[in-house]
Amino acid sequence: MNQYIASVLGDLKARYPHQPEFLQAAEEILPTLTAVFDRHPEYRDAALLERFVEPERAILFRVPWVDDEGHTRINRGYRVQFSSAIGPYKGGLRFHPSVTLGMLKFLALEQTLKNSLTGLPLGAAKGGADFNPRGKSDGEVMRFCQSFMTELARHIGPSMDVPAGDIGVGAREIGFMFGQYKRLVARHEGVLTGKGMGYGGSQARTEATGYGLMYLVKTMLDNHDLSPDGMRAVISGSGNVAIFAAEKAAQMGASVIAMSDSEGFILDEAGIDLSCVKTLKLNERARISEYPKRTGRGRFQPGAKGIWQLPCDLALPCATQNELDGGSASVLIKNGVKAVAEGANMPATLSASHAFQEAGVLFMPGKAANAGGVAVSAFEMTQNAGFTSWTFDKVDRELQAVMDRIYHRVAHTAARYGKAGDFILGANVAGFIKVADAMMAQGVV
Ligand code: NDP
Ligand code: 2IT
Repeated sequence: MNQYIASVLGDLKARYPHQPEFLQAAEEILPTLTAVFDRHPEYRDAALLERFVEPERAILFRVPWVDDEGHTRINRGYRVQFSSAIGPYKGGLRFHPSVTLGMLKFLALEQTLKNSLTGLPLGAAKGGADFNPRGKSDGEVMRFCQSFMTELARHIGPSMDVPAGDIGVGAREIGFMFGQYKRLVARHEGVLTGKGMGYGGSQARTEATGYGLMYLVKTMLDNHDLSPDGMRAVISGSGNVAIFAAEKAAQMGASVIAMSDSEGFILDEAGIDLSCVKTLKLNERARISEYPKRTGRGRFQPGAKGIWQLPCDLALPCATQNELDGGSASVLIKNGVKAVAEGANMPATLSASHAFQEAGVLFMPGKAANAGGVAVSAFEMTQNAGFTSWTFDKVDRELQAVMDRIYHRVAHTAARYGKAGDFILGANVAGFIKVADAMMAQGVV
């Protein structure tokens, strides 16, 4: 790490000691940019890195709503508009009790590089609230979403900032938020992505992140004389990303033997029955522990992290940040894992990702591996702006092309910087250079 990068990182640590996830993301990204700054002294002269690590804007607001018992509740809402260097702000909304400003800064920083890597004109943002949708009625979720959007609406717009879903925000929440936005501004416009098919959504947006993850994994495996066909796959989570990663992995011939939620995991050596998981998690909002009772197969074990003790060839963490630590990585390596790709954002800790790299396990970071979701969000924006809609096959083909390009861009950049196979460095550098050049061209803003 050169001195300039070390000093910017040191300043961040001193300034934001209460934002551990943001510091963790910065610590993963900044040291990998050393060769870039060595080659571009003009970046340093323009204080480019100091500007890059600060969000352009962060909005905090209260979200008051009334529960079914008539009690007034208050949550904290946020939108972190991190970078508009290469396009309008773009990124998801997360509703989860763990949401804080620091958490969203980490996600928005990752999103900045991810969106750049797609090759599409997308800036980056992230937002959400410390609201827990679990156990809330549809009416409570609707009132919360309406209150959240009443404030957020004044900060977003189709060519300014276009939110989407993330943890705890799916089709239901996007629908409620879109309805309230439309009521406030009296315009039917593409201000959110992940909308329902009947009112401006895109085919394949629901599947995009999980499918895209497997398209990239397949390309990565192909380039190393491996194939998903016949692999034993373990996929954490059972939400939007995990379910469609599992679906595509199975279509590619892998046997998905385990999935999880925050309470534990299911193991089914016959291959997970995905239609059951979809019914449980997407329709009924139930717990994954119900799976053995519903199918008469497999077993449930409490403790989400236990999933990494299972021997497998392919590990896809698709639940949440820091769910796969150094200890779990050692077990996976000992059990012979061949490839790990992050469907979630930063699910592997720094020590886990480095352990995989040192052991020669193919490791693809989330900002490359899970970029299919935001790429199809960009296609949804394109369709909305052109007042048209594409077929599922067209979106799926375009998604495959984007994921293929991302893999090659990441692998090529790593090799060009003398670190062939280091996809963390490849993704960070390739993503960063496009943003940095755009910032240089636009002056001190
Ligand atoms: P969902 O809300 O649909 O599903 C989240 C899943 O992760 C659930 O199974 C949930 O279990 C589990 N989970 C959530 N929080 C925790 C936790 N603290 N500990 C253990 N398990 C947890 O979210 P998504 O599938 O959309 O998102 C999953 C990940 O993928 C996130 O990191 C997100 O940022 C990332 N991502 C999402 C994209 C998208 O398009 N949706 C795009 C790119 C990345 P439970 O039901 O018990 O809470
Ligand atoms: O982390 C992510 O990339 C997302 N949650 C999707 C963002 C988007 O705008 O589709």
